[in-house]
Amino acid sequence: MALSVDARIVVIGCGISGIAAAHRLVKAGFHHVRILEATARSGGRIKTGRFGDNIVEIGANWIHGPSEENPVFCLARQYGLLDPEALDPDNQAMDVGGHPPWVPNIFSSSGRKLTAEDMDPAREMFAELLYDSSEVQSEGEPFASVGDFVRSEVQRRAAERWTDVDAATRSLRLCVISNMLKVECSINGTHSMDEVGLGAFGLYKTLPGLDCTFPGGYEGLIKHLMSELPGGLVTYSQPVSRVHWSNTERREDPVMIECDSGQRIAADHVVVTVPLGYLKKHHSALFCPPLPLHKLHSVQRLGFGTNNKIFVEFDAPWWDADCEVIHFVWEDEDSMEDQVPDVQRSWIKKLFGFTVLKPTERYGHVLCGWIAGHESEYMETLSDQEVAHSMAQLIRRFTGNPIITPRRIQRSQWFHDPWTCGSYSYPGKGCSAQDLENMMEPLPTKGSQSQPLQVLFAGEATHPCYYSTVHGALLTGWREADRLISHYSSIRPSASSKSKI
Ligand code: 6YU
Repeated sequence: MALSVDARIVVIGCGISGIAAAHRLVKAGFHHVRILEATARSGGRIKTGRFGDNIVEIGANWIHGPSEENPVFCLARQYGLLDPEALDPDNQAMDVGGHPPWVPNIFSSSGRKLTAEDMDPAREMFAELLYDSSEVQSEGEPFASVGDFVRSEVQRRAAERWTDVDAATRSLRLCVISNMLKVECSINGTHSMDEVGLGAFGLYKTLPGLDCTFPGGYEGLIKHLMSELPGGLVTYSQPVSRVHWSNTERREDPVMIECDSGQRIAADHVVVTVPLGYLKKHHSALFCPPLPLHKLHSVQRLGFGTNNKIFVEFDAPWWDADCEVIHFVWEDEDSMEDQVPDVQRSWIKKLFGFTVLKPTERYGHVLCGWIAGHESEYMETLSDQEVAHSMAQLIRRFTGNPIITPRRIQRSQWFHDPWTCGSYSYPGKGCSAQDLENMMEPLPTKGSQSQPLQVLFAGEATHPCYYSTVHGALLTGWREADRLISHYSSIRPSASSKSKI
């Protein structure tokens, strides 16, 4: 049903959530929708870059859980953006619980290649503990964080089960657990698993389907969606500095949006999709009046950390032909720490390893290194040469091959991106489902006498169970568009407001 409504709607941010909101509103018949985007491009954290002759994903990499319930998968299929393998029903039916069963190569800091037998007892125990972490329902008791829980339970279960192994084997298994914790830091986008709330860890839900990529780049999805929007709908390089709304009175122009450029834009509704990292840093400048306290506390309790990629190209592979992921296990880390004591000197120890870019015929010999946390934020401050040097030293040490030299490197720098301030959200200590409810709650809150739905909130950090993902972000854009559509559907036929933007 087309509504043909004159309400003035401004969307702040042209990432997938902002695009999805605008797309749905325009399709529903809203004539006066516009997007204000701080940068010169669409896509936000979906960003495809070039690396030599190849494309690489600087931001989002995979469709997590590519199956019928995943709207990103459905759109990508509709636009013809996927390889046949991803479309295979068997692929969609695989349920991997967020951890694809990749073929690993594992190296240790003394230059040894470890075997599956070295790794499996620790890996199996870790998988069991992650499952148990997601089953814990109540917050805070007896452990506040996933890190605390895992460390304590490994000690307890190891004492029970690993009775027949010598001290060296036991120590190596604990070092493997440290590596697994670093992997989780990257997956969760956090500095340490000690910062991820235990009670809320299970809020995240996975979808069936073996994670797949976009052979032509994730930005293909953005291009297709953008091509279906009216030209001129987005104003680029237009950062918003302040949103004036009212908690108390009805006004001719319910919302006034102030831009860095000095431009002021009156609107009936604004959909805010700025990343949580940006919101944490700038909420007090961004909202006038300020966010209500319960909402602000949720902004503060939810976590937003850094996960970066370092792409490295080699002349020849030093990993097996079937290898999909490489782990680097430090043999001095049996304390199960997932953070390094001296960031400047040993930041590289936080890099858990690499994923292998496949297929080789397309990419050549390219690896993607993963590094999370403050170590990752420090890495962003170094030069390409310094990062390449550290990578070469690291790889030479773990492979025992002193002449391996990266041909070139490229990395992401999400923490220092002023419009993102990190990578993605996670539930911090003390978080609950209520925090995500608070995140998505529009302003003014219920009971106010002023115009309803002045400020709406979308973006990955506002999804109750798919936060941190592209599909989560997309669904929140649709959710907020639907909120406005049903608002205007319920007050028709006098649904239009006065002026145009
Ligand atoms: C996914 C994946 N993926 C890797 C890396 C990153 C992310 N994600 P946007 O930021 O896009 O848009 C906001 C816009 O607002 C932006 O354009 C700004 O410029 C603009 N803006 C800001 N301030 C403004 C202002 N003042 N005025 C105007 N404009 C302003 N997701 O599905 N698959 O493989 C990865 C990955 C390195 C950085 C990812 C992945 C996350 C997504 O990229 C992200 O959620 C969405 O793109 C966000 O869209 P948006 O519209 O909300 O914001 C088991 C378990 C544990 C639980 N965790 C599971 C982890 C799963 C996540 N995995 C991620 C992994 C990778 C590798």
